[in-house]
Amino acid sequence: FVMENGMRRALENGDFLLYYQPKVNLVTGEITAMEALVRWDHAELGIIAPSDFIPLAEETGLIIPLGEWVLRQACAQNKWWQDQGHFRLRVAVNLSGYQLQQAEFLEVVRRALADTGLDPQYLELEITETVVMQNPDFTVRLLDQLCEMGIHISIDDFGTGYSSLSHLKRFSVNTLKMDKSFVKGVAENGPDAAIATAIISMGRSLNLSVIAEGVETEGQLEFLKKTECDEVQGFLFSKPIPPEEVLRFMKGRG
Ligand code: G
Ligand code: G
Ligand code: NA
Ligand code: MN
Repeated sequence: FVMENGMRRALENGDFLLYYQPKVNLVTGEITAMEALVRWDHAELGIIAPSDFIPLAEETGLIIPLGEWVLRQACAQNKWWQDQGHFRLRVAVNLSGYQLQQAEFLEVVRRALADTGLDPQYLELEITETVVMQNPDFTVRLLDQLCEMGIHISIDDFGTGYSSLSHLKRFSVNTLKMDKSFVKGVAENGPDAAIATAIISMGRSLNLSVIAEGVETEGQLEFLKKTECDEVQGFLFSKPIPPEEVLRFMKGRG
């Protein structure tokens, strides 16, 4: 209860911030997107990770205004980077299932794009496999509409839910984001390597790009190059960083 009021006040006071973690194309080495990851900058506790407040935000319904703030802030930040001539990349925003269920969700997305002036092709939405598969008929229609708007869609934490090829082919999505639990062991030639290989090959046959998250070692990177994974993300390239550091990170890459 105390935490709920704190979160409400934090939203009013502007105490949430977004960190960004790059996604890298494995062939060209180019940065393709920056994933926005929310943090709570708490006066006494310091920076609080999303796993410590997103579940409560979902229980209390605060995820709706918080999620809208994240979306608008990420779009505005990306538009600012573009207007300053820094770079043109997608900004990726994580969505909670509760946001998708909102009747006015599409309107919220349209408004965020219109108000910030960000071109829809530079917005990516990450939706977890579990959420996508909860109500496939509903999701098919929603993803079709987002896709028609020109937005990039990724299925997050892919491999941890229950996707069948028959469901997957109905969804208008661009990218499968392979869960970091499989990426962990890929260099060891055991079950993780087999699962990762299957996901990458499934992505290719469905004409979807595949990104591996949680890449931490050169060994994992080598495996992912060899199996022709399209993109990677992880501490090997960068941890999530505040927006000022994003500029330094991009300049440092030349
Ligand atoms: O940033 P970190 O690596 O600690 O993220 C932990 C979890 O919180 C991840 O599962 C991530 O998807 C989720 N998360 C981060 N930012 C957001 C957000 O803005 N909205 C939602 N719904 N989840 C987020
Ligand atoms: O659920 P989602 O995929 O959005 O989660 C992103 C989370 O993964 C964030 O908490 C982020 O900090 C974390 N993360 C990002 N890169 C790595 C990595 O290379 N290794 C590990 N262990 N976690 C990572
Ligand atoms: Na994500
Ligand atoms: Mn993920």
